[in-house]
Amino acid sequence: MHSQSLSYLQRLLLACTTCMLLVVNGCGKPPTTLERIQAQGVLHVITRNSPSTYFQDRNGDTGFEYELVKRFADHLGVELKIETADNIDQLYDRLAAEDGPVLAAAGLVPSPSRLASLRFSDPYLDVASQIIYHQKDKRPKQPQHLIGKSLLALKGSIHEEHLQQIQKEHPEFRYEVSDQVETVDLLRMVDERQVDLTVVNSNQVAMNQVYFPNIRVAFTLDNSHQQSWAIAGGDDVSLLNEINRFLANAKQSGLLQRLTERYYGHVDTLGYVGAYAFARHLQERLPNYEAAFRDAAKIHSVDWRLLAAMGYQESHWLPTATSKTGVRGLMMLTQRTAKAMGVSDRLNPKQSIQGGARYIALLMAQLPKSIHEADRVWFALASYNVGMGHLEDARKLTAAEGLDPNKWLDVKTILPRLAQKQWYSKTRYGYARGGEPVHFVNNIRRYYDILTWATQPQMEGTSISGGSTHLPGIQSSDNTPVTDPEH
Ligand code: BLG
Repeated sequence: MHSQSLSYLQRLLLACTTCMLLVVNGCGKPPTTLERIQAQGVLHVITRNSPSTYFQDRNGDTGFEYELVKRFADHLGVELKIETADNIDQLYDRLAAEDGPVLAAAGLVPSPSRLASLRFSDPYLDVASQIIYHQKDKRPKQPQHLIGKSLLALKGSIHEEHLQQIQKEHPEFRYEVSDQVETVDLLRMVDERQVDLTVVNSNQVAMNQVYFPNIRVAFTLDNSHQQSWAIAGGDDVSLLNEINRFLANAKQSGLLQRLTERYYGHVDTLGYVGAYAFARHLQERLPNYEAAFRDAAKIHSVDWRLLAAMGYQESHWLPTATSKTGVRGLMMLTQRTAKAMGVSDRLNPKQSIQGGARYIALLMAQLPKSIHEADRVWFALASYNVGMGHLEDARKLTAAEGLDPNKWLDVKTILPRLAQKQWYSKTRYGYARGGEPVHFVNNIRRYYDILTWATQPQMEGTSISGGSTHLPGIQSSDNTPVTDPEH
């Protein structure tokens, strides 16, 4: 009896313990944020629509933040749901909402004022605040040179906190902030002289220098900050830990460097002079040929921005361009190719563009089927420049090296060998300046990326320039309501 009751007690204890364990492990305890995301199969992220965060390009959704966050969703094995905020305050409000997004990825910098209510991930990008001025003005070199000028910054940004600091040290300094503009608008306003100065992140300058010919960096504020993702505050660190694991991995695998190069490497590739020139030509020359590019693109089913990028690489959109070798016109057709494409006057820009479009479409169709879909355009461009015969030679050399002849990343490392006797002597078509198509494709990729942002649907008609300088929502640093940033 005694032993029986003991065993009864033991059974009871066991049952209770099991029950408690179940409660703790599963049924009773609320799931962590990470478990909830995984159970729902959705990662809900808030960001902003801008060239450095999220926008639509030729392949759909893109942008530095988008690409990074999409890979994080893939890493979790869930769908990505993107929401955009109109301004920074709204973004943080949504993050705090019950049914809101679980993560904000929008080039955010953990500012002291936000740290109380939010958690930030480990950093993924170092940036600094840079004061931007118009190239025709005298370059301000230090904070006291900003006194007496108009300066407009993004409301709620980390820059606003820096400006407050400058004002403490130089009480005569004035600035204004607005939540009705994006960084790209601020840069445009300086470019078009609607405002003397602005302050933005260094990565945004690097990205936008190719769109605004007149913007220049005055000086970098004595600070650097690190961009991170933000999640709502609280004790649950499950999501934060997973994010930090993912970011550490992205650093190690080279993913972060690749994204940084693709989005912020324009100036590194083109050089400052090249970037200023591109920005000028985008405004002054492209409008003369845009319709011709669009027409030809439609007829031959290619992206007009790809044709425009080719035209820029070939001639900087100059219809009378002539190379040392007698190749001529906006799309630089050889005499032979021009004839084959039905072009009678290579210097006629419309004809040149039509001929170039017909030729690239033909090359794309002629490429071997084995070439990976995403890479076909790069192979077609390479053969536009060096000819299909030489490209075939390079693909054979690539295969002989044990690399993949259907992958552009592999073939481009081998192409320059066509200029070295030890290699070209073994090929069918012999010597070629194999480095030229590699450079050619790299540049066109870069121009194509730049044009894609400049011509994306959200950008068309969003210019706040032209006539009125009235911008609602501008607040002055001395708290007087301001509607015109010039006054
Ligand atoms: C290309 C032709 C290809 C031709 C290759 O040369 O011209 N492309 C066009 O005409 C559009 O058709 O291939 S082939 O027909 O199979 O032989 C090879 O001959 C032009 C290239 C040459 C290059 N630009 C378009 O990219 C050029 O002008 N290079 C010399 C520059 S310079 O003289 O050093 O300034």
